[in-house]
Amino acid sequence: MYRPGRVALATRSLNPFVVGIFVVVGIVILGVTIGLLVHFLAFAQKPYLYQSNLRITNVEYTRQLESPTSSEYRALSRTIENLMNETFRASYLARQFKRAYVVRIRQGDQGVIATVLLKFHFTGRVSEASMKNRIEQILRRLQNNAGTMIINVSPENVQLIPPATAEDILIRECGSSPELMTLSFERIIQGTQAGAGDWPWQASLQLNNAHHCGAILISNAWLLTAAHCFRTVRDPRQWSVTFGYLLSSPERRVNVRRIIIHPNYISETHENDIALVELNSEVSFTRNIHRICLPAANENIPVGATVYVTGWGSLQPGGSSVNVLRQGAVQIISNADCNAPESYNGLVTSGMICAGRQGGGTDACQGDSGGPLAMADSRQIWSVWGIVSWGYECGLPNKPGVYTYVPFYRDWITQQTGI
Ligand code: 4AZ
Repeated sequence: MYRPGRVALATRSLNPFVVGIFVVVGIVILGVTIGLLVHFLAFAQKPYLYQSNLRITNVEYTRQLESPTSSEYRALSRTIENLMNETFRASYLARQFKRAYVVRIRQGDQGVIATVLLKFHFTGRVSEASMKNRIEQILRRLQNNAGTMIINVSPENVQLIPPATAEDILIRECGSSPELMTLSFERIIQGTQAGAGDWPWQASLQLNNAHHCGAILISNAWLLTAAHCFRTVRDPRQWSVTFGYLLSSPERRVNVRRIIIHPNYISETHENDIALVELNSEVSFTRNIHRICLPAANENIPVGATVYVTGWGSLQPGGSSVNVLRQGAVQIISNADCNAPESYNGLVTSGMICAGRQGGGTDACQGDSGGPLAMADSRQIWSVWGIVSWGYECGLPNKPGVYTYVPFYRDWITQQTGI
């Protein structure tokens, strides 16, 4: 039955309510829009990266400077970075300046040329031309306040570069970590599962397409691994190498051309447990696939240093490999402690190094063999100090992992590969 009175009443009583809702929604939308606009125009900080080449004419280029892990390279990089940090922090761009990072040192016509990345956070709209101008001005100031160094900055050398270009520059150098790619220096290694690109030098050495060992990328064509991985099969045609943190969907698979096992490898004592693998075709470096640095022959890792072991090995002796790459923090143990009667009782020789946790726990295990024991230096450049080799079971107290000590074999690596 039709009842007009009630409908009219309903319409009249609903109106203020609907209007109220519209007003409230309108105010909220307006507020959010204004808030977002203010945020993006005034407060959002966008990173800007500049590349600059500095000519330092009174520093002699030496052989030591060829290696980014040498103390000479580190010291010179630090001096340049500190100088640039001080200069920019004392300038009117102090608030916008984040950091200076030396990515490369090479030989110049006279002295050395350092390629430096400068990171700024600019708020709101900036004119690229005026920013470049201001940075050049400040760099000219650096020329006059360089202490004992004679620095030449060619203005045409200051260049705004996209983040992808900075990344390309960094992945060509050894040991660049994901935190370096953004010059953020912030990485929290937690849990035990790694993410994509966390350990870009980690490879899986596969026998007939099944994971068998870990391997460590040291150039576009060469990997380091353990000699004992080839105990049963030495024919390179049965081996391949995959890259990427998931075994189930690798980013690349490359066949093996050549396997070089250390001529003095002794399986009974695990001595000289080191091998080199040459790829059939070179891998191009990407954000997720690139090489780690090698320490020099005369370098030593301090006892107690925190190092990271990574691999797809099993979670207990006799278990199977895992699909997602895992990572663990362990500490360097002296060979004297590792050779104590309750530990390995003299089985650890000078070509080996031990790493583990007090009381056991985190450790390498079956299937991790041939993988890296890596450490970052104070500039966040990673080097490989050990190769997973042996141990009594996994994670037991007083039975740490034993690793092939890479500096001990540094000259052999150069002899075989030219690296
Ligand atoms: C293995 O069987 C193995 N806990 C590797 C490393 C360790 C133990 C066993 C160290 O390949």
